[in-house]
Order: sequence, then C-alpha cells, then structure tokens
Amino acid sequence: MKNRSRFLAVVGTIALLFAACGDEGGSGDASGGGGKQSVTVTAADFSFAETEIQVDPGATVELTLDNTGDAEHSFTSDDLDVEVEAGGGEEASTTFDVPDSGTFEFHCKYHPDGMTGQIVVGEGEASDTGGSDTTDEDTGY
Ligand SMILES: [Cu+2]
Repeated sequence: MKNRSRFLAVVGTIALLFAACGDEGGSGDASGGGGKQSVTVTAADFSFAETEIQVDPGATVELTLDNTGDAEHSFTSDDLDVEVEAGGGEEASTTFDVPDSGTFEFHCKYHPDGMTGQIVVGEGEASDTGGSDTTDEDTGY
C-alpha cells in the first residue's frame, strides 16, 4: 500500500509538471471542447494495466507510457496516429488529440497479440483534473 501511494504520488507529480507546461504553452489551443488530460498507461511483460482509457471529447491527451517490465513496449494507436515506446523500466510520453466521440484501439507494436486496449472518448465521467490515474480502482489517492 505504501509503495503504491508513493508511486501514484510520483506519477501525479509528473502529470502535474506536464499539465503546468501544457497550460502555459497551449492557451490558444484547439477550438472548444476538452482541455488537457493526463493519462498514464502502465505496461508490464506482457500486458497493459489499463485496458480501457476514458478521455474527454476533444481533449488533448498527455499520455505517459510507464514500462514496468523488462521488455520494450509501445503504446501505439493506428486509429489516432499515436506511437510512443519505452524500454524496460523506462517511461516515455507523448501528446495527441482525440475526436469528440468514438472508441479507438491501442496496442503494443511488439506484442500486439497480448497487449491491447481501447481508448473510449466521452463515455463515463473521467473527470479527474489532477489526472494521475485513468481507470484506476480505489487507491485512496
Ligand atoms: Cu509490449
């Protein structure tokens, strides 16, 4: 438990840093709709911890791929034209825009058979503004 909250705190801090950057740079951003949204996807050997990511319609998603495994993994979405890769134990991030609705596949390009998930736009209330977690269970954070 301790480790877990500490991990989340670290991720949260990183997310905040990204959010801070984004706000300064992106005030003249996209036309209406969602704002910035930070999402972390954790990749292990060989699965994603998050297999469904909910994002706000039209949001600019700042995605961090946290690779806790030993193998190299990627977060790849052909639908959204996104790709970011991280080596074992590393972390990498990218930014992309999502449309106003829809469901989009993502996968690891190295392990497309076992590592897949989907990005769901506009369903449910993914309204965390600090944005450290995505589809997290109750962590008390
Ligand atoms: Cu992989």
